[in-house]
Amino acid sequence: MSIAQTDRTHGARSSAELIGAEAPVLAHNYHPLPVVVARAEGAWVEDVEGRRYLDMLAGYSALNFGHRHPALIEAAHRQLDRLTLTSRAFHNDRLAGFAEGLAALTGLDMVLPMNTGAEAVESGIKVARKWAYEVKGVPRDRATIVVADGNFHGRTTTIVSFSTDETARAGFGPFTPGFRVVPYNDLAALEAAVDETTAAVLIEPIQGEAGVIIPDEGYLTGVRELTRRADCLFVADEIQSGLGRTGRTLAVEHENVLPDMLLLGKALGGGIVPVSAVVARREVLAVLRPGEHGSTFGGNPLSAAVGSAVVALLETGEFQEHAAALGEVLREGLAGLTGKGVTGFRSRGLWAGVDVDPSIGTGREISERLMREGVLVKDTHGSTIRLAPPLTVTEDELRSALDSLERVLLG
Ligand code: IF1
Repeated sequence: MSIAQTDRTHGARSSAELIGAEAPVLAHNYHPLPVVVARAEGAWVEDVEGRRYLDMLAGYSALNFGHRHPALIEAAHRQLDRLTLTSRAFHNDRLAGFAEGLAALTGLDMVLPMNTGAEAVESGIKVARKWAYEVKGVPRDRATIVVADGNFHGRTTTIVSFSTDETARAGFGPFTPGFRVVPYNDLAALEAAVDETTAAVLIEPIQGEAGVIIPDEGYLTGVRELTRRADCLFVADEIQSGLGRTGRTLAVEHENVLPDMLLLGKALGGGIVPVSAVVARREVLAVLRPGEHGSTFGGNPLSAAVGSAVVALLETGEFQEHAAALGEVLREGLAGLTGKGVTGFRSRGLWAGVDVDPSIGTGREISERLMREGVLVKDTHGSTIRLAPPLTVTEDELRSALDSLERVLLG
């Protein structure tokens, strides 16, 4: 796509002027790279001045299908011209198809449509607790949920209540009780934390924000077996790891494990609208009755139409296969850089956490140097950067990004 014909009619202000204009009026809860994106298509974004960048962050995996995938934009346009919102006070003609398609795609029975990932996580926590009281028989208000050290599940007060990242939780108390934290990838610690009050074990199959931490082979299988034995729910947060990112529809498929409840978001909205969902066994979501949970926008026809188009893209398996194949190119490329500035990496499919020698720079400094090379990434912690391009990225684009990383590392 030629995005050279930058359309400046959207406002004459330069990138620098736009960045300056944000300062006094926009909450400073981010420290963005100094790039102002104005247009995008596929794996490429273009800033206000017309400079092009390869997007190796993809909205933290919300842009798995690239910027403005034609099928998704078409679905959105079509729905915008018909109906956008009804509330759930009435039915709409898109929701059944979305729920049927998503249930079939994941292999579970029922869908609770929400909007953001954090809303799906919060909803999953509420449903797991209600299931514990009504089905498992845990005494009211005594339910516990076991989570992992290094978790990232969103930014709401309850979710940061069980965060182990002081930056994410300091100053936001008092916190919600009922959570136990155990080391990730440690089945013995998990076994010790689960008891008759446990409603669920809530984990990311691969920890994203922690730096793409991949558990040992057998961990997810162990969690599945342990939660079944203990009569508590295995809740997998696939908001970042799911929907093709790791080379499978779901990251749990790498161990052929099916949780009791899946939390989905990000790419489920195609990079167009916020769409998230709790997908679970019937016995679990059946605990919700009218009036007990809800959302103004959850399951709206525009979201359902885009969500159905996303499900249709994933049903072919092509994005998963592409991510798996190019994931090997990514892995080989990073292995080739190991010892040349890369001190370690973890990758699965088109998702990698790359540890850079701190003497070369912090993650932020590496990100800024890559930006000047025309590649956009985001650091996680310290000197670790995350690579997560759109699953539509071509091999040439991926190799070009790896070449840029090599140049930055070699200084
Ligand atoms: C930010 C990263 C952070 C998630 C998992 C739930 C949510 C997320 C596994 C909540 C969201 C986003 C949030 C965004 C940056 C990004 C992120 F992990 F992806 F890198 F922050 F840690 N479960 N992750 O990854 O979904 O409510 O945001 O839709 O907060 O800056 P959300």
